[in-house]
Amino acid sequence: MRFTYLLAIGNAVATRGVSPENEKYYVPDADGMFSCISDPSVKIPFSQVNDDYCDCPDGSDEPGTSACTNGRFYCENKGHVPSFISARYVNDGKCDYEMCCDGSDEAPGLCPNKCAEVHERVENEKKAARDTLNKGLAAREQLVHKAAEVRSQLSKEIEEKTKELEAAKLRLKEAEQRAADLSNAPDEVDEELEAKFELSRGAVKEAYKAVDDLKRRLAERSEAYDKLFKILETMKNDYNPNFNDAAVKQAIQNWQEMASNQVKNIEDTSIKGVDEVVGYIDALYPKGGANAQTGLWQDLKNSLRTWLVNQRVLPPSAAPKQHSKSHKDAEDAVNTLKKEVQKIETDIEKKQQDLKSENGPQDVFRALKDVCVKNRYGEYDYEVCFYGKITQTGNGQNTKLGVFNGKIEVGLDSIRLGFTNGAKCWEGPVRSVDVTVRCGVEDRVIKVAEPEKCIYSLDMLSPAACIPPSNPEKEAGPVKDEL
Ligand code: MAN
Repeated sequence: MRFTYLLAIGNAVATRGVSPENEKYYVPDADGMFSCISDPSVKIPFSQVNDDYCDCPDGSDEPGTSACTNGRFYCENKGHVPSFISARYVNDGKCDYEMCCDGSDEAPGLCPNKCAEVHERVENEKKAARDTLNKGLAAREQLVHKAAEVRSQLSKEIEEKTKELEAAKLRLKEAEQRAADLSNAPDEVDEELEAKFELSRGAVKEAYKAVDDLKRRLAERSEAYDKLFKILETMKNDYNPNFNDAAVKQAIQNWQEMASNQVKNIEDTSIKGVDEVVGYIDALYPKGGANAQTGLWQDLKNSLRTWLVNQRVLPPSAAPKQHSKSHKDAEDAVNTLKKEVQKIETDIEKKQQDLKSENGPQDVFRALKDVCVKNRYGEYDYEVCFYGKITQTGNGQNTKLGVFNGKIEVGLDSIRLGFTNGAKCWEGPVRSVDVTVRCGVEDRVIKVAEPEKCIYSLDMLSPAACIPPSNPEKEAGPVKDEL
C-alpha cells in the first residue's frame, strides 16, 4: 500500500511538465530505466527524470525543471488553451500567465490559476479581431467594387480618347492637304507680278502694235534707203568728173562718208533689239494665259526676270519667296493639330499603362488612388497619400518622406507598400518609407518608427489589407507536441 503511494508520488514528479501525448514515455522499463525520446539508445535510471540535472541531449529527461536549456514545459491550462513554454521560464519565481495561465510552471501555491480570466480576455480579443475582420472585409468589398468602377471608367476614357484621336488625325490630314494645296498656289511675289502683268497687258499690246508699225515703217525706210543707195551709187560711178560740177562732187563725197559709217549700225542693232522684245512678249502670253500654273510658266517668269535684270530694271538677286498669309495660317494649324494628336496619344498610353498595372489582390488599391490619411504619431503629423507621397509635419517642418513607387507586396496577414525618393536627409540618405498595411475597419496610421536615420517604417490599418483567413482550422487547432 505504501509502495503504491510512493510510486504514485514518484510518477507525479516524473510527469511534471509532460503533455498527455508524451506520458507514455515517462514509465520506467523492466530495468527501471528511462529512454531519451529523440535518442532512445541513451538510457538513464528513471529516478533521474526531473531531478534538476540535464542528461538527455533533447532535454526530454527534464520536462518539469529548468535544467535543460532546450527543454519544453507543458502547461495544461485547463479552461483555456494548452501550451508549451521554454524551460527557462520554469521555476523562475514569476507568473507567466500569458503563456501558462494555470501557474503550473511555478511551485504550487505561488501562481494561482487565472485561466478563466485569461480565457475570457483572449476570447474577447479574438471576437474583436473577428468583428474587425468581418467589418473590414465588408468595407473591402466596397473598395473592390469601387476599384472595378474606376477600371471601367478608365476603359471608357480610353475609348473616348481613341475616338478623339481618330477625329484629330482626320482634321490633321485635312489641314495637311490644305497646306499642301496652298503651298502649290502662287506665292505673293507671283500674285503681285501677275497683277502687274494684267495691268500692263493692254499697254503691252499697244506697244506690240507700235513695234509692228515701227518695223513696217523701218522696212519701208530701208527699201527707200536701198533705192537711194543705188541712185547715189550709180551717180557716184557714172558722173563725169571733167564737168567740174562742185555741187555734184560735194554730194558724192558726203554720200561716201555716210555709207561707210552709221547706216549699217542702225540695221544691226535696232532691228535686233526690237525682235528680242517681241520674242519675250510672245513668250509671256502663252496659249493658257499668264495664270496657267505650268512648269513652262515658271520658266517664262524666270526668263523674264533674267531679262529684266539684264535690262537693269530689277536688282540682280531675286526677292526671297514669301508664303501667303493663308498658307502660313494653314501650316500653323497643321502644327497645332500635330501637337494635339501627340498629346492625346500620350494620354491614351498613360491610361493603358494604368489599366495594365496591378494594384493588390482584386485590384483593391486602385480604389485608394485619390485617398490620403492623416494621423499624429509622436511629435509629428503623418499624411499618407496611397498613390502620392507621405509627408511628415511638425517642429516647424514639412518634410516629404517618400513617393509611392508602385511596389505592392502581399504577405500572409499584411500588405507592404514602397515609398521612395523623399527629401534628402541632412548628412544622411534620401528619405524612404516601408509601409505595412494590416486589416482595419478604416484607413489609419497607427505607428511610425525610424529604425535608421531617415529610413522609416509606418504601420497602417485599412480594409484594403483584410484577407479572409485561408485556413481557419489551423488557428483554433489543438496544440501538438513536437518533440
Ligand atoms: C527631421 C525629421 C526626422 C529626421 C531628421 C534628420 O527632423 O525628418 O525624422 O530624423 O530630420 O535630420
